[in-house]
Amino acid sequence: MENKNISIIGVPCDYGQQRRGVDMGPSAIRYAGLQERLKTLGYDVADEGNIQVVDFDEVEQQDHRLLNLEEVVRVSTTLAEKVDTVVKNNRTPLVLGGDHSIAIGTLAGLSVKYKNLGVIWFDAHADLNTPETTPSGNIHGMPLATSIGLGHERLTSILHSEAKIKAENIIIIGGRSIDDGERVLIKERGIKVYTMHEIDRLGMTYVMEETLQYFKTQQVDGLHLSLDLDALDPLYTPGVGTPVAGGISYRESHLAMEMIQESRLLTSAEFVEVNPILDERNKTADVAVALIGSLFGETLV
Ligand code: EXY
Ligand code: MN
Ligand code: MN
Ligand code: MN
Repeated sequence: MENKNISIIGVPCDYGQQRRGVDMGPSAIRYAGLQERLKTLGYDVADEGNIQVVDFDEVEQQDHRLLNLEEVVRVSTTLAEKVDTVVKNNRTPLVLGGDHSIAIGTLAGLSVKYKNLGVIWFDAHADLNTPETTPSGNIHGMPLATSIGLGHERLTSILHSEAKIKAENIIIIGGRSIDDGERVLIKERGIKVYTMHEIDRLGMTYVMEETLQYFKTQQVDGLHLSLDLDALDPLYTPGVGTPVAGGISYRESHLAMEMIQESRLLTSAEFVEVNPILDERNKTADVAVALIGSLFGETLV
């Protein structure tokens, strides 16, 4: 990592899905020793605290295809402004979720500076649903679609009305639970996906070599890693809201982090969906901090 200045931003948001507890993700990851780990690696680490997320009494939902829309808009807007400020201060944003709807805010904030941002979406899911295709109404299943400009206008126009990222600059790694509507979008927009099938057949080394080489060819002006802890097999990360069996192994995920670090392309990262209520002790947050260590240069020797 070129930029040795890291700013941690906590986003205790659970509005993008219905399982309570993921709003405690930032605390669980901090408790797992994040700041100490990064300082040991020689980084200047600033903990910017948490985005203010107003708890609200259960209100009558206006639209069952967009649950908690206004709350998600509020959190995403605040986060986008914070991420943009951190980037302007020449620091690396390290965002801690909270459910994956927060990526709407992270990517909006990054889009102020980065006009050709590469995105690695490390996830069991594609998160490419729109209000028209969603099977749940949960906005944590929509952040990638939203960020390429597809979805409710209140979400696609956070900070500005342009698309935040380009479909051709997305690579999804770990997919194994992809809805029909998402498959259509993947085909239509030519979005690159390495499902668990490709990872099994090609191996994580090949997948990451091809991924990082692609972004170099695309001449991206930055690389964002959006890591959903449910990308890993639930054996390693049980504390997530939407676990899917047959996931990425502990070592495969570390190898992916180590190869991203070696590429020197990374400019920001977020780690989401840690839900300590569903966890076995603090196992999933511990894995998140271990992966962050590998991502930021912790070597085995
Ligand atoms: N595709 C399903 C939906 O849209 O409801 C499940 C989404 C799970 C999203 C988690 C964050 O990755
Ligand atoms: Mn809450
Ligand atoms: Mn996700
Ligand atoms: Mn997921």
